[in-house]
Amino acid sequence: LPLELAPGCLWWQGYLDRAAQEALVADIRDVLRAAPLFTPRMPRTGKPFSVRMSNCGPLGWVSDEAGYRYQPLHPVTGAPWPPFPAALRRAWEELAGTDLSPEACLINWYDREARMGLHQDRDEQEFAAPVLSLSLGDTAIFRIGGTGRRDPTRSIRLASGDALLLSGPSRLAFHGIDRIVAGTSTLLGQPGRINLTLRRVHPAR
Ligand code: MD5
Ligand code: FE
Repeated sequence: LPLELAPGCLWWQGYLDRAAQEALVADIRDVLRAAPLFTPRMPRTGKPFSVRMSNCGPLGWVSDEAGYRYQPLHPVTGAPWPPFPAALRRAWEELAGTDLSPEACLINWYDREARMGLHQDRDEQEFAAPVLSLSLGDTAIFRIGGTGRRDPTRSIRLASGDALLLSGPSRLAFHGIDRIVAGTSTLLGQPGRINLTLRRVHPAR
């Protein structure tokens, strides 16, 4: 039974048990062998992100000097993104509460120094569908506010196995990762965190 942190923002602590987390990490390692982590860059300035990324599913989110966008090919290898692991489709079916299927899963890799500044997720053409996040590895200090950049924020600790659903009024909330708490999980065998966000990009066809 999830906690509702804000209207439409649902948090399942320990959604994935240890065995399910280990199986999902193995799936993601397979994905990353086919679609290696890349370093996204800020639009215009080209400043590198501290978070490294990859994707699976038909579309992937990328960022470089030309801007933020979804595309079907890896920006470095030019290969199509690997398919969704079955466990990701199952989590979406169980938690997302929509008939729309996911089109992209962004894989974020945080080393112990990595952060993600406060932002909104607005690169999708369909905001009616939720975003579903799964956390693996070290705990993250996650901050969420309202739909205005200056709205008050609160922070929670997202731990390995937690699921977070951003739907309805929370879908366009400002959010970010203040920092990772290294040494809080043994799942990955090294300090760091993986976050998976499943997304619908296009309206129903
Ligand atoms: C993460 N990822 O933990 C964070 C937060 C991203 C991103 O923000 O864009 O990849 S995952 C939780 C999340 C995802 C999308 C929207 C919202 C939260 N939200 O509107 O609060 O790597
Ligand atoms: Fe985001």
